[in-house]
Amino acid sequence: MILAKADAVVRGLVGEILARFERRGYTILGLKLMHVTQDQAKRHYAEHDGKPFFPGLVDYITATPIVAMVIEGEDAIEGCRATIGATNPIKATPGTIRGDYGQTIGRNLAHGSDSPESAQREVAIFFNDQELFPRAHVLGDWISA
Ligand code: DAT
Ligand code: MG
Repeated sequence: MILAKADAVVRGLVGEILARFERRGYTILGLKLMHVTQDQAKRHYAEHDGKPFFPGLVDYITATPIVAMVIEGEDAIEGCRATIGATNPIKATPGTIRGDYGQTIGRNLAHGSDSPESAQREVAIFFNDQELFPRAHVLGDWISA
């Protein structure tokens, strides 16, 4: 699961971010602009609870609506994290989302799940079954009819 976090939304970078995943050939199964509750934010970032940056992190993703997306593809976790870039934008390679658009770790634009287990856990925090469309992308039907 990918999040375009508050800074990405406010800075008008959602299209840029989304396009990078589309152009890599990933399939979008779910996509929405949403307000994240404190409870969702705390559950999403539970692994960081207790760290000094945790309150700021929760504030960051609850401050404005964010864009949440579920994308699928071959080795999508690894591929998406490579497209997002290193956690600290200063260390992120130019060409990645964070390397191209970010300056500091506290405003690093995007989230990407780090394992299939986290993806499953995170999707359940942000989406219900009616918001996921696993069979909406049968290309052949839209090339000829
Ligand atoms: P990632 O988002 O690359 O998976 P992470 O899971 O280690 O990184 O951390 C989650 C978020 O927490 C990260 O995107 C930005 C913030 N963060 C991590 N380490 C931090 C630090 N040392 N200072 C401030 N914010 C930090
Ligand atoms: Mg992480």
